[in-house]
Amino acid sequence: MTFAEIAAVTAAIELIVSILKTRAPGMAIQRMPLFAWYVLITAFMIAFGFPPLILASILLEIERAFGFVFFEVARGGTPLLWQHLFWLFGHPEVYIIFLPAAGVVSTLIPVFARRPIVGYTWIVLAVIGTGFLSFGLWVHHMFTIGIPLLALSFFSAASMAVAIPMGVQVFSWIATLWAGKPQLRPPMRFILGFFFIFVLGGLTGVMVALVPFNWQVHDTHFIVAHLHYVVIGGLLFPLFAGVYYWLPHVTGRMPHDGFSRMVFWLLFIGFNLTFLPMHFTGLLGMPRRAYTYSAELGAHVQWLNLVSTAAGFLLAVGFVAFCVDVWLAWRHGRRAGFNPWKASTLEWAMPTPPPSYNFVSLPSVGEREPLWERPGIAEQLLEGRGFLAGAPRGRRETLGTSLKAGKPEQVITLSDSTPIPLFTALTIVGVLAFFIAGWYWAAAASFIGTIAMLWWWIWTTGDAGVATMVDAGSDGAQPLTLPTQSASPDAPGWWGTAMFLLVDASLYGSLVFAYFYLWLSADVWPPPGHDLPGLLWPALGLVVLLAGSAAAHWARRRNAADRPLAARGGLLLAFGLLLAFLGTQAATLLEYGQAPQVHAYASLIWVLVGYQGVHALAALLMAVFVWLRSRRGIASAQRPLDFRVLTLFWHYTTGLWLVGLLLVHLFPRVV
Ligand SMILES: [Cu+2]
Repeated sequence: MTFAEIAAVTAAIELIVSILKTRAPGMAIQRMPLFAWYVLITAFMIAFGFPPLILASILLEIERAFGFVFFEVARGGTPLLWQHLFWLFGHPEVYIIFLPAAGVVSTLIPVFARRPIVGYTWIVLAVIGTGFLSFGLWVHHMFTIGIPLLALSFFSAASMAVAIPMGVQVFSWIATLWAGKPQLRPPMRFILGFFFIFVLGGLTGVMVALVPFNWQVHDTHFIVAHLHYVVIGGLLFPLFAGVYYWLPHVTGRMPHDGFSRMVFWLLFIGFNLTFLPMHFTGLLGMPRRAYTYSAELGAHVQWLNLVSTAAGFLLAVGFVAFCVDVWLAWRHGRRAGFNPWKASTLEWAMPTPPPSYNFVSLPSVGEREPLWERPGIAEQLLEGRGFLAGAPRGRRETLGTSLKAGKPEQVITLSDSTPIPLFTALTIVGVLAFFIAGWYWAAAASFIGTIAMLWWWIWTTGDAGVATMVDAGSDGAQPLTLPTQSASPDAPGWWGTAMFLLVDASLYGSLVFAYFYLWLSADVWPPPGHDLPGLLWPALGLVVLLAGSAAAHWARRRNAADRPLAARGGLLLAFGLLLAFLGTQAATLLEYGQAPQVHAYASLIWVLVGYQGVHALAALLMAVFVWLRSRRGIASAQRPLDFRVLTLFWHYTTGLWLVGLLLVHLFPRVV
C-alpha cells in the first residue's frame, strides 16, 4: 500500500505543479478545461488524504518490526487509532476515485449536447467544496464503534451535506443536456447509465449517513450495494464513456455504434441485477465479508442472492464484451479523421492519433472552448505559429506560466530520455521488499540507493548548460525572451518542493492526530514512570535550530548578492548548528531514558523525535549538495534555485520542531 501511495503522491505533486504552472500561454485559471479543475482538486486530496494511511502503515510496520506500541491496548495503544487513520484516508479516497470520473462527465456532456456546460463556475466551486468537505466525514465509517452522540450527529450532518455539491454537478449536467441538442453516441450512453446508477448510489449514501439507519445496515449487504452503485456507477461507467470517447484520439479509429450499444446493455442490466437485490438482502440482515450465510435469514435472501450471483456472470460477460469491442475498434474501426466528436478542447487540435511530440508549438489560448470559439487554432498549432516552435535549442522544453493568468514567465528545460526514474523506483521497491522480509540492513542500503539516484537526477537534469535568458519565440505578437527555470523565481522545482512539504505536513499532522488520540484514550498522560526530561537540552536545541535557519537564510542572501564564498560559509555554519541540534535531541532522549517498547507514550516520543531527526539529516544532505553546486558555479546569483529550495526545506524543518517541542515537552506539562 505504501509503495502505491508513494507513487500516487508523487503523481499528485506532478499534476498540481503542471496544472498550476505550465498551462498554455494565456489560459487563465478560470478558463481552463473543467477536467483540469477536477484533476487539480483530486491531486490536492491525494496530497492531504494519502499521508494518514502512509503513517498508519509505517506505525504498524515499526510496531511489528521493532515492538513499538500504537495499536496494542495493553501498553497504551488502541486499534481504533488504525481505524481513524485508515478512514482519514479512506473517505477522501472515495472522492479521489469519483472526481476524475465526474471530470470525464463534465467534459463529455457539453460535446454531445453541442453547447458549453451550464454553470462552469458553480461546478468549480462544487468540486472545491467536495474536496474540503470530504476531509470532515471519515467517522461515518465508524458510526457503530461507540462514539459520543454529539460527534455522531456532526459527522452525520456533514455526510449529508456532501450531497449538495454533488447535486450542483448533477443539475448542471441535466441543464446542459436540456439546453442543448443531445446526441446519443457510444460515450453518451454510458453517461446516461452513470446518471441512473450514481444518483441511486448517492441517495442510499444519504440514507446511510443517518446514524439510526446506519446502525441497522452497517456491515450488511446494503452497504455493499451502496458502495458498488457509487463506485461502479460513479467511476466505471464514466470510465467506459471516456474510453469510447478518447479511443479515436489514441487509435485514429471510431468505436462501432451497434456493438457498443450491446456492451452497454450487458453492463447496465448485469450491474443492476447483481447489486440492486443486495439493498434488500442487506435490510433482511445479510452480513458482508462472509463466504456463506445462515438459511435462517429466509427464502427471500436466498433467491435474491441467487439473482445477484447469476447476474454477476452477466456483468462479467459485459466486461469481456467491452474489451473485445475496444480491441475490434482499435484494429478494424472506421478511420476517425480530425476531431471526430467536434469537441472544443485542445487535445483534439492535433491529428488522430497524435504525433509523438504532441504539439509543434504553443499558441496563446484565451478561450474557454478554444476549438469552438477559434476553429483556426488547430492550423496555427500544426504550422508552428506559436511559442517554442521547432525546439530552438534542440532540447525538450515547455513554457512555465503564471498561476492565475497563465502569462508566460519562464522556459522550462525538461529532461531527455533517462533510466534514472526507473532505477529510483527500483530502489524504493528494494526498501519496501527488504523491510517486509525483515532484512533491515538491505532495506537501509536500498534507501541509500534511492538517495544516490535522487542526487544523480537533480545534479544532471534541469537547465544546467543552458543560458539563463532564452528566446521563447512568439505566437504572432511580440517575440518573448524569458528566464530558464533555475533563474526564475517560480521554478517548478520550487513548487514541487513546496507541494512535497504540504504532503509532509499532512503526514506530520496525522502523527499529531495519533498523539492526541492516544492521549484522549489514556487514563493518565504521560503514564506513571515516564518523567519528562528537563528543559535545558530542548531549549538549547531550539536556539541552535533557529540560529541554523538564520544562517541558511543568510547564505541564500549572500548567494543572491553574488558572494559565493560568503554563501558557502553560511552553509557551513548552518550545517554545524543543525548537527548541534541533533546532539541536543540525542541528549534529551538519553535523559528521558525510556525505551519505545514500554508504552505508546514512549513510542510516540521516539517517533516524533525520529521524524525530526530524519528531516534534519535530509537538510544536512541538501546543504552538502548545494555547497558542492555553489563551488562548481552551477548554483549562483544568476541561478538561485538550489539555495531557494534548500532554505524552504530548512525553515520547514525548523517549523516542524516548533510543533514537536510543544507536543513532546510543553503539552504534557500543562495537561
Ligand atoms: Cu465515507
